[in-house]
Amino acid sequence: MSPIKSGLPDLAIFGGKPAFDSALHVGRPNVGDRRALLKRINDLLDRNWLTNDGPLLQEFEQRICGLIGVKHCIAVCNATIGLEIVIKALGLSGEVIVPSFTFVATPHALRWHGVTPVFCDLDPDTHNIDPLRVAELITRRTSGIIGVHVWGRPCDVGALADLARRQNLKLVFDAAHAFACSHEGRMIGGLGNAEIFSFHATKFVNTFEGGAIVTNSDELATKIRLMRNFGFAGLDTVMSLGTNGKMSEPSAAMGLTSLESLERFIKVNRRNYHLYQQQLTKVPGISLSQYQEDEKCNYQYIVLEIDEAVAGINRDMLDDILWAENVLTRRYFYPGCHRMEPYCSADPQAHLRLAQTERLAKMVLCLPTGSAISSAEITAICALIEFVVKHAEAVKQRLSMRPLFPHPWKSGSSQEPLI
Ligand code: T4K
Repeated sequence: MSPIKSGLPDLAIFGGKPAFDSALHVGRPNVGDRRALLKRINDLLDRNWLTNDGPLLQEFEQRICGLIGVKHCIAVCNATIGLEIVIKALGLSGEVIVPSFTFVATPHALRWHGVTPVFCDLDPDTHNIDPLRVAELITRRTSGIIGVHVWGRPCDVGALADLARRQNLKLVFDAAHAFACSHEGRMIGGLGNAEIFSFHATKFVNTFEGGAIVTNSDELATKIRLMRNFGFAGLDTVMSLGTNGKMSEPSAAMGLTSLESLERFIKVNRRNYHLYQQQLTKVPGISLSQYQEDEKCNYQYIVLEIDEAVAGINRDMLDDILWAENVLTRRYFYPGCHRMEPYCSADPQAHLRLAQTERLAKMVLCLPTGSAISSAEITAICALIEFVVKHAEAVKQRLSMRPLFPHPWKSGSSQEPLI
């Protein structure tokens, strides 16, 4: 690591040596106690039971129910399939209102099942769907609302639940980011008709690939369990349409091992967040999205908003500069799902009613956190950002005289280099 920059030529984007020798990723997986994981994997191999409602899967589901205080947990092979199963099980049809500022899995799960996602604008303070805007989008074709707890910060659950009740709509929460977070003292997981967590490798608790559907409804849970396993209710009896959404035993082994380190992962994320907070408050035009610390938070995303008018440079410039230094920042959720296919072709005017989404998608940059990054590396990243903002005028001028940063992996012209 050689983070100190004394002049513009030291910046890697202008030919200097990158601050970091190897890449710092957003979403580097947390791995718990490797020995405990390998023991579980050895045991499952000895048992010769690899998937299909195995003992590790059952233990994982029970652990989640206990942790969240929810009646039913149905673990699945990923959160996208989890969303799809809930969409089918609740019979969502016609139109469903969703944020555009989310990972594309949220609208894709609907569209995959022939339901039209209707994109709703967000509240700029929380980055979550704005209930006032949701109300304006309800039509006779609307069958439900899917709120997303973006960055693990809860939606305005009360207002959405109220709206759903009054309009007789189903309410689902995509809680992919919100495992182990709370809302008004209650753990996320028991809200709405159902909530879906992601345990993808990049989430702070992971099962390699995986997710879980949680609900307090007995009836819905029974339906979902059937649908997860092709609709089978016995060896030869199929009760409903279904898919293969099962989580395998190695994934459950990773999940149980991750849960054993849950508190440690949160502690590390919290420490990282406070370190970024302390060091970035002094940088004008760069604001770190805040977590509500009187609630339970998992702190798994470090989210900056870059205000060009104050910082002197914009988000994309900072993104390019940091990538050149080997800090692989992410522009989640640029450009907004409404600007992605098939949605932009289906509704090319959607941006006109999504002013806050459009604005935010151009300002947000996510930074690396988790157990794979050290305090020294965080301090070095903050020093880099401070340096760039301090010299914003000159940096901007020099950037305008050179071609765009041609990072092969970023432009999609090459696969990620194996590290
Ligand atoms: N709803 C919401 C709101 C979501 O955010 C997501 C997923 C879903 C639903 C669907 O959940 P799943 O079906 O995935 O369970 C990543 C994740 O793949 C995705 O799970 C996540 N959200 C999204 C926010 O981030 P990408 O396309 O950015 O992934 P990728 O491959 O570029 O990886 C991100 C970074 O992590 C890279 O810098 C590389 C690093 N990485 C990745 C993997 C897989 C590693 O260092 N090691 C690894 O093993 O989507």
